[in-house]
Amino acid sequence: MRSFSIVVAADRAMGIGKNGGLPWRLRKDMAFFARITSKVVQGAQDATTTDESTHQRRVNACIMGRKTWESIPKKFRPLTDRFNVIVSRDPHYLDDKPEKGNPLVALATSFEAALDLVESLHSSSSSPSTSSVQVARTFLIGGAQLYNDGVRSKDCTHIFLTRIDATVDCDTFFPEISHSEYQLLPSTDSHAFLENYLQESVEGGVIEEGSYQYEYTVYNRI
Ligand code: FOL
Repeated sequence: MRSFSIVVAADRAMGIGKNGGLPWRLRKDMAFFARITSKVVQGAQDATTTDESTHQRRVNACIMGRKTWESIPKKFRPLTDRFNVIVSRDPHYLDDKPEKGNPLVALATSFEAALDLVESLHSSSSSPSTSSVQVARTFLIGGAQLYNDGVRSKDCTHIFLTRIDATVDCDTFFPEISHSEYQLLPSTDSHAFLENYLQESVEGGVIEEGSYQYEYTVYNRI
C-alpha cells in the first residue's frame, strides 16, 4: 500500500508559491486542507485492524519537502494529529530541531524513502511495527520538487486541486498533469467524490473569499 494522494492549491497558471510561502491566504481552503489531510475515515480494508488492540494511534501521513515544512508557521507545525514526514537529503536535518523525538515527526532522505516509511506504518501492513503510529491515508503536500516526483508516480491515486480562478504572481509551479494519466472529474462529480471520501459535507461549486474565487477539484489516476 504505497498509494498516496496529492493535495495542492494552484492558480490558473498552476502557480503554487512565492518567496517560500503561499501567495494567498484562503481561510476556507486552509480549513479544507486541514480536514482532508487529518480526517481518518474507517475504510473497509482496515476494519479488522483496530488501534484498541495494538495501542497505536491511527493518523494520516503528510509527506512534505523540507522547504514546505519550513513554510508552515511554527505554531502550526508539526501539523497536528497527522504523521509529518519531512524529506531532506540531509539525514541530520532534525537533529537540532525541537521536533526531534516527536513520534508524529519523521525524516526521510528521499520521496521513495518517505513512501517506504509510511508503507511500513500502514494499518494493513503485515509486519507488526515497533512504532506507536499507524498510518491510514497518505498525502503529499508539496512543494514543487516533490510534486514533480509525485505526479509521475503510479502510486498517486488522486490529486485534490483547489483551482483558484486568478493569476497570481508566483515563483513556484505545480507540474503539468498529463491527461492520459489523470482524469479531471466534472464539478458535480468532484464534489460527490469529496463528500464520499470525507464522509461529511463539503462546500461545492465556486467559493468566494476576499477577491478570490476557487473550487475544490479532483483528478483520478486512469
Ligand atoms: N493544499 C491546499 N488545498 N491548500 C493549501 O494551502 C495547501 N498548502 C500546502 C499544501 N497543500 C495545500 C502547503 N503549505 C499549512 C501552511 C502551509 C501549507 C500547508 C499547511 C498550515 O499551517 N496548516 C494548518 C492549518 C492552519 C490554519 O488553520 O490556518 C493545519 O493544521 O493543517
